[in-house]
Amino acid sequence: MAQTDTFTRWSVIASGEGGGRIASQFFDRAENPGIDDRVLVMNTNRADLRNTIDRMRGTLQDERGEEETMESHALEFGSQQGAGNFFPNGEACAREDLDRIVSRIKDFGTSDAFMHVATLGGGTGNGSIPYTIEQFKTGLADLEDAGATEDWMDSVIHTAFGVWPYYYEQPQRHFNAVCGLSRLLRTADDTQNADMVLLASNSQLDDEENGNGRHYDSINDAIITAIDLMIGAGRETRSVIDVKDYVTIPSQMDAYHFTPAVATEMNGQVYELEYMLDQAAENTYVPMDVGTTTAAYAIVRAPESMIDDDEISEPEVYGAFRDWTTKHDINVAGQASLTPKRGRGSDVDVLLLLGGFDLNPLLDHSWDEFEMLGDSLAGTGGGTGGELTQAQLDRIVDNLEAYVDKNAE
Ligand SMILES: Nc1nc2c(ncn2[C@@H]2O[C@H](COP(=O)(O)OP(=O)(O)OP(=O)(O)O)[C@@H](O)[C@H]2O)c(=O)[nH]1
Ligand SMILES: [Mg+2]
Repeated sequence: MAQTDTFTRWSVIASGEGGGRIASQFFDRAENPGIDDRVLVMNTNRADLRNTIDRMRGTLQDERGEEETMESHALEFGSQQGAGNFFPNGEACAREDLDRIVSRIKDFGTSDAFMHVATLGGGTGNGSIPYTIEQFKTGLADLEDAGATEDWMDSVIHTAFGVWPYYYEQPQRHFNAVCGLSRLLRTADDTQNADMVLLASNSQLDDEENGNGRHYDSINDAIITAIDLMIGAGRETRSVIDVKDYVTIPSQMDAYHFTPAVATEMNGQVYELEYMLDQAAENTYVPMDVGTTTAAYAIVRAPESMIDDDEISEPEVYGAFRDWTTKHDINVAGQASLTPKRGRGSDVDVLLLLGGFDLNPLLDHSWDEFEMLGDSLAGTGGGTGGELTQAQLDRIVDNLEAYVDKNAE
């Protein structure tokens, strides 16, 4: 990654139905700098997986057969058809097939960073993704003994994107989401799991809150836009801001959860940069108080011609970011960067990655449902292989509460 002439190579690893739908939108795009076609969608359920693949093939206008696309971008894992919306089942399925998951990721070749994608309300993605991240980060010991790993895997940066259920959804979704957030953030023994956890909330991104397919499309599009801006910054900035920058200090501060805040297609000849940062900050992907942010990164993407003509410059972007943080009274760790996009015109896009904020405004939508269900689900088997003991559940809750409390101070 440090080499001068190589850009960060990302792979996208999605699990579960919603995660798969989000990842498949990468194929709606003409190109995905940084990702190319390193996208793997996994599911425990073959029918769901086929639907996702059909979507991809439709937009890919893929000349290859369905089987071939399945082989290069899809993986069915676990011996159960589905996880019954109970996350321990999703985890059990991933454990069963960890070797196949790793081997498929290995087929993409070397990666510097993974973007793991899952909805947190479900059982499959939410059960499996935190588990696979933990396995990668703890060295895949069993697989290593079997000679099934490669050296580059030790230094991969693991970012995760988790999607919060609509607030009106059934309690079990919220139970899964609270547990999923905890498990993305912390391992069972309370060490850091993912290097960076990005969050978006369906209700926050969908004003009409009806959760039909079309609304998912616009939510998923917002998520892809944020990921694209984040990855693009590591690719073409003049002063490179990259995934290492996003993860290092927040991890040291134990404040590595983020939400994107995005505003796109603003007229850069009309608006001041600070105004554009404010516009982005009004569009955070989860409910939050911007003033509680402790780490922030600003990525401003402008047409190449504007940069060449000096209509927008890096010092201006730095200055505006500094003024913006001062105005909001947030004394944050952070960085700003200016990224070119092809073409002319004056459309400017802004991504703020806001981290370390107080998570309570999000969790307040879910704690009651979580508590209503929690203890009744512990101690039960999932029926399809997964289990959750009371002790495991207690640890999951304690880990999350400790992390949240620290960041709410
Ligand atoms: N943003 C977004 N959310 C989705 C999408 N599909 C489902 N969801 C949300 O995800 C949750 C359900 O998770 P799924 O992704 O269907 O579950 P899964 O990972 O397949 O796990 P199972 O429960 O085993 O089916 C609900 O909270 C939905 O609102 C999607 O395409 N986009
Ligand atoms: Mg499913």
